Parts: sequence; C-alpha cells; structure tokens
Amino acid sequence: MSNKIFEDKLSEYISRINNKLDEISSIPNLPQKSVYEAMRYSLMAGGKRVRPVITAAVAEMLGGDVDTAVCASAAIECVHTYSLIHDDLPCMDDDDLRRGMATCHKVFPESTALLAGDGLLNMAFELLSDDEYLKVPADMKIRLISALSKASGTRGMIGGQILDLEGESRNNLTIHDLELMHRGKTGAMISVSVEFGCILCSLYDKTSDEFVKIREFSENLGLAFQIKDDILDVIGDETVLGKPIGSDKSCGKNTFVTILGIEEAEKCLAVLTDRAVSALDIFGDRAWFLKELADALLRRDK
Ligand code: GRG
Repeated sequence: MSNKIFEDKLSEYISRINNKLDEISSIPNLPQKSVYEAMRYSLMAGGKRVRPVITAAVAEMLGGDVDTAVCASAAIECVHTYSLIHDDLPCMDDDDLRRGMATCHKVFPESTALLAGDGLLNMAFELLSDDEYLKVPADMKIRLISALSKASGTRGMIGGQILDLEGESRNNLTIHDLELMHRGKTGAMISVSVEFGCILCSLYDKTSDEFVKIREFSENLGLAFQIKDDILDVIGDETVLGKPIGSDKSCGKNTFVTILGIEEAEKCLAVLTDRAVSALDIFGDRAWFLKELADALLRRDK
C-alpha cells in the first residue's frame, strides 16, 4: 500500500473529525460563555485525533456509516481533551505547554480550566444521548454511553491516572504494575475507540472471532501507543511534540523506558505493534488502513 494513499485517507478522516469538533464547540452567546471559550480553546488546539480516527476506521472496516462514526467519535475526543486539561493542572502534572500551545489553565483562570474539563466530559454524554445529533437506535446509544463511561471511569482512565500518581517515585514498580496502570490510563480510551466502531456496526457478540481479534488489536495498540509516548518523552523533539520532553523524569515517573531502557522498550513496541497488525488478518484487505495506522503510530514523532 502506497504511503500517499494512507496519508490521504488519514487526512480525510482528520478533516471530517475537525469539522465536527468545530461545529460542536461553537461558542453560544450565554452569560457563561467563558467556560465554552476554554473548552473550545483546548478542543481545537490540534492534537493527532488518533482515537476518533480509530473509531471511524473500525466502523468503515466493518461496513458502517462513517458520518455516524465521526459524530460518535467526537464524544471520545471531548473526554480525551478533558483528561489532558485536568492532567496539566498544577495539582497534577503542572504543565505549561500542550499540543504546541499554552495549557488551558495558563490562558484561562485555573478554576475555568477545571470547569472546562468538566464541561467537555459532560458534553460527551450530552452528544451521545442527543437524538438530533446522533441518529442511531436508543439501545445502541446506551451501549455507547456505557462503554465510554466505563473506559473513562475508575476502572479505566481515572483508575490508571491514580495508579500513575501514586506510583511516582516508587522504586519497586514492576513492568506488570506499569502495564496495569497503562491499560487503564491510555489503553482504555484506545480500546473504547475501537469498541465504538464495533457497537455502531452492531458487532456485539464478545465471543465472536471478529470481536476477539479486534480486542486483541486494540489491547496491543493501546500499550504500544503508551510505550511510544514514553520513548518520545526521552528522545523526542519538543518543537515537534508541542510539549516539553523529560517531564516523566522530572516528575520521578516510572515509565517503560526507565524500567526497560530505550532499546528494550523499542523492541517491546515493535512486538506489540506486530501483534496488533496480525490480529487484523481475519479482516483481509478491509483492514489495510488500520494496519497502516498501527505502523504509523510506531513511527510517529509526536
Ligand atoms: C486527569 C482524569 C485524568 C486523566 C489523565 C490522558 C491522561 C490521563 C494523562 C495525559 C498524559 C499522558 C501521557 C497520558 C497517556 C495517554 C496519552 C499518550 C495521552 C496523549 O494522547 P495523544 O498523544 O495526544 O493522542 P493528542 O494531543 O495528540 O491528542
């Protein structure tokens, strides 16, 4: 598959997603408009849009409607952006730069940034339950809402975040502890992006070969994504990344790189990506884009 075909397809997905995010984050003329301004600032600050792209691509691979998938995927990007706003706050990582721009609490008052994160989290579920916005049957909406609330909650992303905060400076953290933390913090939101594509195509049977293989894809991809993030925090280029490097080290964080070293982490990343790609063999040619995406995420520089 030529790289140009992949790049064009990726740009097409991203452009449809960005248009949708632009539409949902328009600022109403309301007395509380400052919170909308802060929400829009972070939502439209760029970002790779990996999670919504995954939802759209899984839906397309399974024969679903891409427009519907893009609408649903915007909810995932809202939750993801909320988590970044909160993660950057002084009480968490206290970062000044995100997506190449000043963090939300550096542009708006800290209290507004906190509320903007809360606003985006709520907006996600408002979008999914709105019949005008997302035109799918009610039982499908409940499945989407249930999947996203679990993935972003205490057994998913929030659970991973607390393990991360509590694991800082612990010197006896094992690779197993790290995996558990990242399956929550990073993996859950990648997995739900895949699951959204399945739900929208009524692929509900969790014991079916298709579902099992898709899950294998998402679990391996989620962990690979985090390992690459850890590697970039050490050897990445700040101007390309749009955030400072070395922040894991300065926070005393245990990462795949601090535990395994760069070389082993790179090997682990390659093995996991390979497993993710092979898991999609069952879908034949229809999986071409997702396979290329997994490979592009392995090679990414931001
Ligand atoms: C505060 C509830 C709460 C959770 C925070 C997402 C998160 C959990 C923390 C952000 C820091 C981090 C390195 C998380 C791991 C997941 C990850 C790699 C996030 C960055 O995602 P990208 O690379 O970011 O997709 P963009 O900006 O491209 O969307």
